[in-house]
Amino acid sequence: LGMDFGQRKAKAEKMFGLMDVFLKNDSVSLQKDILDHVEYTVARSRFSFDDFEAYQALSHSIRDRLIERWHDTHLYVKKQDPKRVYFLSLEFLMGRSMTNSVINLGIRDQYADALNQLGFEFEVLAEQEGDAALGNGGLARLSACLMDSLATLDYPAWGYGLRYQYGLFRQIILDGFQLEQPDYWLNFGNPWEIERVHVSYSVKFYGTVEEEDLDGERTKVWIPGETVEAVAYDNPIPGYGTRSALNLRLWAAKPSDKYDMESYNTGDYINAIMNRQKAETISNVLYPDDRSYQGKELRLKQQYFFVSASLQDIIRRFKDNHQNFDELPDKVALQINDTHPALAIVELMRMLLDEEHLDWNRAFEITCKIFSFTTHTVEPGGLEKVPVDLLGHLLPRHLQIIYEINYKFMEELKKIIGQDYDRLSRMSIIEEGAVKNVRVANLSIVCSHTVNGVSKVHLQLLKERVFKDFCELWPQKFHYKTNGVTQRRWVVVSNPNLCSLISKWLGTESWIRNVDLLGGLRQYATDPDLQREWKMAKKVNKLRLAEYIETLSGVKVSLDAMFDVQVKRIHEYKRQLLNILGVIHRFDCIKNMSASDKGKVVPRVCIIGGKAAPGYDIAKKIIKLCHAVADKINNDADVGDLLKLVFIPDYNVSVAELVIPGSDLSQHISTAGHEASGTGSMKFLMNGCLLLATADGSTVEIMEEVGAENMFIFGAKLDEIPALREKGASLKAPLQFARVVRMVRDGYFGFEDYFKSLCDTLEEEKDFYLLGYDFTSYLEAQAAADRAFVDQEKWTQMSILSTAGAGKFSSDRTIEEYAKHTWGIEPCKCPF
Ligand code: GFP
Repeated sequence: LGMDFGQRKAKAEKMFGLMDVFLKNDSVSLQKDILDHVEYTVARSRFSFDDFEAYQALSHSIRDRLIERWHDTHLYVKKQDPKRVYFLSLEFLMGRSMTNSVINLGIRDQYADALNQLGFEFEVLAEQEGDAALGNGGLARLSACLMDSLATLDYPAWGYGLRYQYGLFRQIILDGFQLEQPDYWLNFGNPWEIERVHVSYSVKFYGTVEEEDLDGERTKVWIPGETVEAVAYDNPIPGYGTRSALNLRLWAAKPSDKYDMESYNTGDYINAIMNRQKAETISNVLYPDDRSYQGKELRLKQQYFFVSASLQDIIRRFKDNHQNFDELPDKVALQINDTHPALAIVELMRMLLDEEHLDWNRAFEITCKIFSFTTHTVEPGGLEKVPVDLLGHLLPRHLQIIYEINYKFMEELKKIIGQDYDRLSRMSIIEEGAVKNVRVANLSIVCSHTVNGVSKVHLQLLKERVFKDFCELWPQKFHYKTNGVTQRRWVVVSNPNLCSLISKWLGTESWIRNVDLLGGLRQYATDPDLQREWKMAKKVNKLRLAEYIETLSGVKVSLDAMFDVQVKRIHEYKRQLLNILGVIHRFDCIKNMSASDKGKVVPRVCIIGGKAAPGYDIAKKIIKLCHAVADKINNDADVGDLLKLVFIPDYNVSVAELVIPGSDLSQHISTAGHEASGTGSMKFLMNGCLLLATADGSTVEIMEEVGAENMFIFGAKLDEIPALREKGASLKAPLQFARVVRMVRDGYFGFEDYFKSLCDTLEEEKDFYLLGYDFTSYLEAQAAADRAFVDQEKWTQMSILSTAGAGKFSSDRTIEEYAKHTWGIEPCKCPF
């Protein structure tokens, strides 16, 4: 403050010279630290505190170490001033932080030791932490995995998002029905974040745009009608095996302290305050993904609030070191995660035009060099639209800019494609019709230098289906970066048994940073010693999962059974219903078997988990059906241990960490062409679970790495689907399918009225997701899995080969590709 550019630089140089590691990690220092936090942070006596208080003190002690690295990284990057990437996402599913932090910092054992001496157990305290569930599903967890890789690979990067007061709803199951409960995750404080009261920006809404004279030129001036403060909450993200710690900056809305004379002049002091408090609702709640939020004003407010604060922050940081905006694309890459943050494009244009007074062409050129956009959508109909009226009311200046961008784009396009008005109207950023809409994806494509899909097949779908017109116009703009997951969270943190086993057999822990080394396991896939240890590790994980299932549902499951798992958001295209119908078929077969045939059945524990969006009726019926079928099967004496069906409630990151390592088989069975990528499959693969899957999204690439012979692949192929859909009613579903659907329809599992509409979706002419068509090949794939499981040696070999083939699916590879091909950034590693 008050310093000029040169003074600030000199000060940074001086501070940098003082950098050192302050906090020590020996057992005595750690114990002292924890006890200090008990006494002074948690304010309990160091002679009397419980597990939760110990967790709080422990997390503050870890946080101190995170902060140290985070400061050092920031200072170093500031000094080096490389090009940085800013990852903008409205959702981050971080899960818990504690275990991940100590593992990435490399001080897990030291802490475990220190705690032992104080009479506590690290694992027990880790269980005290709740999940940070600021996202819905795959897109949000991908953001979290990418942050871990950015930190580990020392890239100069920050994440930006929203600090929702309420995370994704908690799923409660009552009589088999899903109920949603608020997730007030901040109730007991959040020791992993740092509130930055001094880092705040005003964000403006509503109002009017007027023209003013500025140095003889007419300039647009936005006179806003409402101002809200965005306050930063910083969440350090530690890399593994490096001192780098990045920042995830989440914004919370607070009432503005600027005087709003109009409301105070009316004399209604209390109401004026109440109105201000309403500002906080902007960051109150995460929208559940029911694809019906489009057009909601609050959602749009959230989007703009978050991008406006982030851009003010980013531009302020740029201006600390630079005066010329032509340098912006050399210093800043902005990544927009799906279309939700796309208003950032318009906001940057507004800042460059109205605040920095650049001319249009220069501002537009700079903007287009900075933004890259990743889409996660496969359906043209699923693309985000915002009614023009709503946008114009909330952000009048932005609507003008969008119109101007579109006008210029249309003029350019006409020069290329001529008077093809159908195509022009399809590609326009403005959708004409009874309700005029802004097509947010079109805006994002027009103003980004690169558009990425999330798997090889996804790019094909973008070309053929979702963005056909744009791909034909700008083929060089469209690429794909296959998604990935971080092996730190999904093996090292969640599966310590397997982690030590892998390190032992590879003779190194380097695979944790260089996951391609996992391929080295291939040579031992048939080694009896590795096989024995591998099976043992799986058994320990299955035991942990079995205990969890028993505590939750009272169902006892046999560890000798195959644990067959499908955990993900509940959606018709993901076809949990196909899974349940398959379970009914298996049940029906067992019921009708002779005693000797029963002896040959491979026992199964079928596990399903996932949330249905609150407004998604059919998905909720699928959850109820799962419970109704489970009730019948789990209490049938004829079936016994041969088949169990379990629904795991409130699926989230922590539950996934428990379930995935304990699975033998996992299902990824979306109708081909509907899953843009899928990342759950990658987590299971790394953990040595065999995949039963359709050739959809990332499983196509998994097949290339692992070999189809080590998976159970079934179902209609992508290129067959259109013809199958066309045939519609003439597709004859197999008799077995008709039989199991009839059992549900006729009330074999009760609730026949309730399940009627669900069964109706399976009628031949309505079976959009082709469950009937795929049923036979699904059952064959399941039978192949049974046969493979009987031969445990073969099964274990396939399991080892799955882990060995998982290297490509690390988010480290994804990030390297983005860094090189999309963002143009280099690592910036702090030398200490
Ligand atoms: C979406 C897509 C998935 C994809 C993820 C991450 O997931 O296929 O793997 O994004 O790219 F549908 P959801 O957010 O919809 O779960």
